[in-house]
Amino acid sequence: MAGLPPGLLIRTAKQVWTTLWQTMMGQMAPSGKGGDYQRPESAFRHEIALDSTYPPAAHRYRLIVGMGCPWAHRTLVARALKGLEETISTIPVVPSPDEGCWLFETPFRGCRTLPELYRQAQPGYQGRATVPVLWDTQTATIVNNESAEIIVILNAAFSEWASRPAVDLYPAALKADIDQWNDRIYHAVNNGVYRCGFAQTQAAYDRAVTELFEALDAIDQALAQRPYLCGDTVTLTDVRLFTTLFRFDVVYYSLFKCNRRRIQDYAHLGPYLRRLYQLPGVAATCDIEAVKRDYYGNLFPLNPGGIIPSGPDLEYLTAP
Ligand SMILES: N[C@@H](CCC(=O)N[C@@H](CS)C(=O)NCC(=O)O)C(=O)O
Repeated sequence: MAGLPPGLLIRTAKQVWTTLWQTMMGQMAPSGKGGDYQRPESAFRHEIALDSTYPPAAHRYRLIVGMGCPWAHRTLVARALKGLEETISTIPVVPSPDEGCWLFETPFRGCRTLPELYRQAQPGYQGRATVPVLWDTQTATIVNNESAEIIVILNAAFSEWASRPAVDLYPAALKADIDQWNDRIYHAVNNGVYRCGFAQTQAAYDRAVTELFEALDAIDQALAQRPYLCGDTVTLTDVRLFTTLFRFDVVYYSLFKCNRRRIQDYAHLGPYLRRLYQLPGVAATCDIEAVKRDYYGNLFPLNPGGIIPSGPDLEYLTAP
């Protein structure tokens, strides 16, 4: 039996795959006109404050987290640095490769999936059901689902119960500096790696990858002068940068095509990553196997075969 002529087979396969790829990418990663990835805004933005609906309290709030997610990871690192592990417990979710959403390891409030819980918190909710979630057990709702805000809350609202209450990740004297770095790092690095990986045109990828490595070079230079980005102590900027750097050589370098350079090859960024990793409580928040499984195993349009690579060797993180 004669097969299809190879040229026709290749052209057909390419056309079918490209159409499917664009459809899936459009769902997974909404993009603008130029094919640039556009991250949707978070919907729940309450604070924790005295005399408010959500007052500070021990054992009242929960963090819903997926271990692969860099945004959820920020909240685990802030929680660890403050020593809030006892005060705020976590509820783990894992990604479902087939349903495209997070699943509870054990049903929570009768919900099997995170979207169900979002709809419990806000009937009719149509947006993305993302992690992290800061959940209030008392009113049974979502206080906040924006990691950038949750880490500010964790830094300030629970010091009374913290085992390291003196740690201040957002000191007033450094606020302007922290905010400035955060803006640049969010766009070029934290979201920048996603802009590379989720780019739907060559031009969008080229823009993102150039901005990413320009920012990494600038950060590397800044770190030649001081141990942490804003000086001698760890701040929220370092927390926000850490969770992206931790994933960089493992997934972003290869899966997201951020491969001009590895973090461990930078003169200052490499040791900086190691320094942060070795701070008390931080290593326990890092689950490299979950990171690999969640990215390579679940971002189907980027890795249709679902093969999870064996490397790289991360021993350098624990080196002195
Ligand atoms: N702005 C959010 C973004 C969080 C986010 O995008 N989380 C991803 C996991 S890495 C997620 O839960 N995605 C599920 C979805 O989009 O359906 C934050 O920083 O808290």
